[in-house]
Amino acid sequence: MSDIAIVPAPRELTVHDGRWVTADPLGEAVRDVVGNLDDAEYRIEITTEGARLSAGSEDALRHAETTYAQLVESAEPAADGKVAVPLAHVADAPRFGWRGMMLDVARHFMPKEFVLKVIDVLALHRLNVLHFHLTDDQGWRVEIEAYPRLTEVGAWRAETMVGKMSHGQTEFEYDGTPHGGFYTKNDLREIVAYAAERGITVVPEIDLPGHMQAAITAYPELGNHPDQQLTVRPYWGISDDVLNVNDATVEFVKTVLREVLEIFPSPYIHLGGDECPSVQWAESEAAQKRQAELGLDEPGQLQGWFTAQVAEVLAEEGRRLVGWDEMVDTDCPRDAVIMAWRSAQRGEIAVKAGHETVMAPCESVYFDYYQGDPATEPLAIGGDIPLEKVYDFEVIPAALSEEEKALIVGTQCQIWTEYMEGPEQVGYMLLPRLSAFAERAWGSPKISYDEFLTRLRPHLARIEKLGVNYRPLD
Ligand code: TNX
Repeated sequence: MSDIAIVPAPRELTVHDGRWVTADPLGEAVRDVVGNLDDAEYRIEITTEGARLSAGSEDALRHAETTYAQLVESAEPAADGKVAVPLAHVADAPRFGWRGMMLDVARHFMPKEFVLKVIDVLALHRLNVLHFHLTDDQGWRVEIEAYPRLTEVGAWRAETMVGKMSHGQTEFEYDGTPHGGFYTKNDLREIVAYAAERGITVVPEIDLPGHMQAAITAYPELGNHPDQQLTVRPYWGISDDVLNVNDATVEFVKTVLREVLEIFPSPYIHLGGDECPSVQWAESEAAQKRQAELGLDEPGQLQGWFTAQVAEVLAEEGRRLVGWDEMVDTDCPRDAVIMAWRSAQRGEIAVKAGHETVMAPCESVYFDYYQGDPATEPLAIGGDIPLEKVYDFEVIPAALSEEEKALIVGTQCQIWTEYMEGPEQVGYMLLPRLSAFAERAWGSPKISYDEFLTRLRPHLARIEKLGVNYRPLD
């Protein structure tokens, strides 16, 4: 028998002596949703009589199926074309409710077919959130009927930066080729439905009030210099061109959000909030007037005000606001879920401020960072996050009290695509780091890294079968 290789490993797995001999292990297993297990919990019992999968909900039953299918791969051939499945007991439930991956389709557009494959990859790893970063300075990727120029203009850029951007320098190289693309509402509904069938929630992100250059290019009246025609930003970094804080812009964004909510049934909606410079608000007369009206000390505080205004649309529909950790600094609603990205410490600050928090720290789970020696790896944004470091990631900072720890609702890995042009590069950066991440998100028992690698090797064949690229093990 080949060894049992379930990734992420179940919380509890016991293998007994003996075999269940059957012609059809998948077809003959009994499946049940039962009342005596928690929603997220499932069990698998394989005896000489047969296999039984039981779970507290349909979602948990799906997880049972995924685990069971991986377990059955270790069956040995038996007489008469039958197979002999090892006897086993699995008792399992995830440690966290939010087990996510963020995919940035703004810096580089990814075809719908690939997004569906990413969802297959998430399902294989019993992850349950696809955070879909749909808008940024470099492209707007979601069709909005009320404002067609968002995609007619905002989804296309004339050229893209190639090579490395070094901070403070303006000498970029461009590839001269246009880039773009967007998802129609039907595409997005298909993605949402495909994910839902696999127990995965698609959380859309409309990043605001910064990272909005593509939208301002399409509708210059959204910006602080409406007389200037911008271009969809062809290079990376942080743009000073942010939304203005006029009433008309608040209404514009609310209309956009109403359409977004209509496409995405997710209880959580991400409104970004990261990296929003306030230099243009400091210079703008209209923004200064607004700041004075609101009695705010600094222009930067306008960000909190703006977000609260547009987030009314979420409250009307009973959705929860999610934001990057900068939101904690801008007086955001207490019930906002915070995604800690700048560091694990930002997560500590968020929970101490009373926020439910998703740990997504760049030092551990940014998969746009290098995973090997930059001299031999494809060009990446920087950083150093080899597979082993992901495997060793501690989701919950040790310094927190029990009460604070309970506010950490999950964890998420990030694929920012500045340096990834398409599916092949995304697969290479994502896998197998996502497999190691899934162990931490699920709460699999910690074993040595070498033992993990032994379990990971046969798992790579499953990824290959899905037709997704990955980085071979060293
Ligand atoms: C910071 S993470 C950003 C992104 C970049 C990323 C690159 C975050 C909320 N903002 O806009 O793509 O760094 O690693």
